[in-house]
Amino acid sequence: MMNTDQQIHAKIKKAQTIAIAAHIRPDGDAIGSVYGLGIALQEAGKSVQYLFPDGIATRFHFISGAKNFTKKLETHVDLTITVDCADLERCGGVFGDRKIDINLDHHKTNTHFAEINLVAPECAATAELLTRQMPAWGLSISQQSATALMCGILTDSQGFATNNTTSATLRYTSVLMDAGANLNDIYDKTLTEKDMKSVRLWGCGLSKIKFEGGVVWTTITQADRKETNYSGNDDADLVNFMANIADGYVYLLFNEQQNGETKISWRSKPDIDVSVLAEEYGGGGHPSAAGAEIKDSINRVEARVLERTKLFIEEYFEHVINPS
Ligand SMILES: [Mn+2]
Repeated sequence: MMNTDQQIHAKIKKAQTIAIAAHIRPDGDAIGSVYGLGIALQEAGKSVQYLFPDGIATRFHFISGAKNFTKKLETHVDLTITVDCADLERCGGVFGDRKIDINLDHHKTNTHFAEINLVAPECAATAELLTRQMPAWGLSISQQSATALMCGILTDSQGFATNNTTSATLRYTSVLMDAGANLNDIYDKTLTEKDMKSVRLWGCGLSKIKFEGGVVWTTITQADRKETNYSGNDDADLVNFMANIADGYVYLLFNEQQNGETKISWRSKPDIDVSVLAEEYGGGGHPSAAGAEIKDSINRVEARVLERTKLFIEEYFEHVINPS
């Protein structure tokens, strides 16, 4: 009986063509993990297809090959891999009917949808999991692969600031530094620098911010995107900035999508597990950072989810005062 690492190693060894995808509206960990793994596979002689249905924001173009992707699977491949993807729906249908062979992730809500599933909630980023495991799969980490992986660790840990950052996160980051990744440069590019369009989108969101019942929340609408010329479907990381606000316990961002659906992002103070809330709405994520998507207008979703979140905070504090 082979263990998971041996199974993954065998699958990779046998495959010549491999497709890798992450989740829709890809963040730095999704993109960094796809390319960190994909570059190492290419360097091992494999042919790799990179799948991004929503494209890749320009701030990630410093990653080698980040302009080289397709929106869905275009040809037959021997092996399919998802990274940083908690459930199959989050892949955005890039694989069509093709089954998923390997699922590599760190979300505790992962639904184990593939033939081989390696889910490590103890990792601050999927890129941390990859840095830890890739040697066991016969893959070495070059400077270009390390640069992509460091992007994943830095963005998901918000610069080693999230409460799931561990000493192991720092150890694997030092492995990436030793492989040639430039910590300072990647930190600047992914966490510090903001382009004007992103800052203007933040301005729209921040001008509407509200605080009530322990919740800090705001909205980003299609009109905001149009006004600021912001092209992504994401929130330009605004919700992560909101999580720095000292007032409040839970932070909520409602993001109106082009298809009329509403994407919800939760952030929370440590010990308040908002992934439970996200799951109620068919989403998932981490205890302090979770999301869901609802097929309804932003105004209705805002009213409904806000009420539920306030109640959730009330229940949380009742439980803290009167543990049953
Ligand atoms: Mn992640």
